[in-house]
Amino acid sequence: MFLSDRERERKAAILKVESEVIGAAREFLREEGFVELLPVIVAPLTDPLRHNTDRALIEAYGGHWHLTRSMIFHKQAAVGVCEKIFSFSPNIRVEPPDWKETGRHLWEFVQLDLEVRNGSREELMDLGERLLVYVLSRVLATCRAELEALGRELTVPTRPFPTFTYREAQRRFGDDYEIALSREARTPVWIVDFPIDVREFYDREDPERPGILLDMDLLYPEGYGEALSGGEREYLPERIRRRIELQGLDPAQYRALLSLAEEGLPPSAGFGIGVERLVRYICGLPHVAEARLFPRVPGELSLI
Ligand code: ASN
Repeated sequence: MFLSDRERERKAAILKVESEVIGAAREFLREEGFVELLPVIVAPLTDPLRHNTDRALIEAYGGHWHLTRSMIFHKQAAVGVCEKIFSFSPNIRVEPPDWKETGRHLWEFVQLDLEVRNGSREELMDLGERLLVYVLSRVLATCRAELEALGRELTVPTRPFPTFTYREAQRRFGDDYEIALSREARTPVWIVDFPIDVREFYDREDPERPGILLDMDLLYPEGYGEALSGGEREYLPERIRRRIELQGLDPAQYRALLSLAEEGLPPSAGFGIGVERLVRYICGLPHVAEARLFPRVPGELSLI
């Protein structure tokens, strides 16, 4: 940690903001009736994701365990016990080394991951907006000096945020719409209705519109890209099995999820919001690595 005085001051300001973000989000969710779960770090089953992320496995007790890529399946099971849950969940995703250039990727990061039994996408979008507005207002009130030192002018966006369907976003900005749309946006923007083939199998297909999912992403303005991702979930065993097969995955690998679903998974909806990306946006940082004291940047080695 060879930081100059200037670098140390900058890092301290960012970490103060991050601590405030974590505290405000926790306070907001507890006030909304959410129960905080301790995170799951190793599990026999984790999120398959849609992109090519190397698997991170450890061996213990004669079995293989994944390091968590997201707590999605644990969230679906957890809302069978508590109606509304959240966790500050560490995720390990061994991304390609050149992703270090995106400014948006760490291979170890924390997402604030939450889920609501019987929740709808619209309720979760409303919650996401209120959560973001609450956290930004709190940071503006308590971290004025830090934001000033970072040269960041931040305003609290007005709700409701504009919504685009995936098809509209794609038509206007092309397949790589995320950054182009985010650059043009002056407020956070929702993207909804992803087609079935571009998302994970656990996002629920709209029974009224086959091939369209009841899911959503939120993009930050100013080019900061994705803020959160989530949706309603598939919870019936035969539907989950069909979606697994549709993606060319092996249902045998998801035996645990399928037997949970056979026992009865409740309908639910939820989302995850990357903590470091939120801090990057709030502080106006060029790279998300600045939001960690010990960042894990794709392709880079670390001394500590
Ligand atoms: N947290 C996300 C969700 O709730 C899943 C993910 O991180 N891939 O949908």
